[in-house]
Amino acid sequence: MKIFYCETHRKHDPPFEVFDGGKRVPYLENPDRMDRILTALNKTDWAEFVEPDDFGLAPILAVHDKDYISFLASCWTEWLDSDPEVAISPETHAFLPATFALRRKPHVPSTLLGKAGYFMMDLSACIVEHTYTAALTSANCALGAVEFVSRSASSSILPTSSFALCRPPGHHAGKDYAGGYCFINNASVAANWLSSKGKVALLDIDYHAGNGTQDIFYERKDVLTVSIHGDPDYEYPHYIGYADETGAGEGLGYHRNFPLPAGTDDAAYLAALDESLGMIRNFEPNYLVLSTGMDTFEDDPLGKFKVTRGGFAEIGKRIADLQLPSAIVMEGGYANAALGENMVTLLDNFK
Ligand code: SP5
Ligand code: ZN
Repeated sequence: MKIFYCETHRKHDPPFEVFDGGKRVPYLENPDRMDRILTALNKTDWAEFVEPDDFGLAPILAVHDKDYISFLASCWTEWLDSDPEVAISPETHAFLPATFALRRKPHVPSTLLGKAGYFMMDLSACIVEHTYTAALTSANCALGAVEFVSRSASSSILPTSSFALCRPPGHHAGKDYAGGYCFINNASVAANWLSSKGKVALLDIDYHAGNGTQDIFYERKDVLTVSIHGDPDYEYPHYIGYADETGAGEGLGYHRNFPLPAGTDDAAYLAALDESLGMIRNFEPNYLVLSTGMDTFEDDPLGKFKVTRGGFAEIGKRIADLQLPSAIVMEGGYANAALGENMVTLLDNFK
């Protein structure tokens, strides 16, 4: 299996994030996650690593707002210029606003911190010097994966799959906002690129609702989006991902959320998965993009589900049974000690 991966992510390594109660904790979305996955992949006989090409900004700007991407590109330098002491201090070496745009009012402030609160949705998408470069490269990994899958679909009889080992992840990033460790919505940029080649289903199995992806495709019917996740009533991102959100306009009926209770085990998870796979089959897509978070795992520090390693084997098997050319895009998963083996267990069905 081709694995699109680049070392650039390492320089995006924020020192902390802010939990509930203002508690500062080490940034959970860290480079060690990739090391665990790389180690496990290197033990297989099917992992073939590929550095992605640079697709340029066009496929990213086809999904994200131009002003938002400019903000990402320049905010670290502006932050350093405006408050060098704070930006350099080890205690505060991460760019984060402390105010947020309440319900998206129309005025985008011209100032750095004003813009930050407008373009960021929470305190867990910390920006450091190389965040923008890492986010661009991560999107290129996803683009490389869909380009490969679409190319091989036209030349091979068997469905081909590829894995975009993306970091930072993407599914919480919307058209014009960052959040939840995400800056550019890799899976959405890739799915949008792929939608010019055929019908795309995007299934999101990260533990958290894929709010960014939902927002991006909400009014489109050419890309079906389905997300299985912790009920936002108790879980991040809280304000989106409810069962009654099913698309709008032309896209009505082309989005589906499966909010599940805390404690969801393999059996309950697989029941929701079967329903979502039925919906995907009815849509008759040409391609699948799979936003893959492993934070549904029983030991994940951010999750409240009880999915086991055996569960991941079965989840992978049932998704692979769709027999679709599939681009698997890495999202979350923070139980680092088990992350590599969990990921390989899922991928093993697609090799
Ligand atoms: C890609 C992805 O998985 N992003 C997840 C971002 C979640 N941020 C959660 C912030 C809320 C922290 N609550 C912590 C409870 C720990 N017991
Ligand atoms: Zn997640």
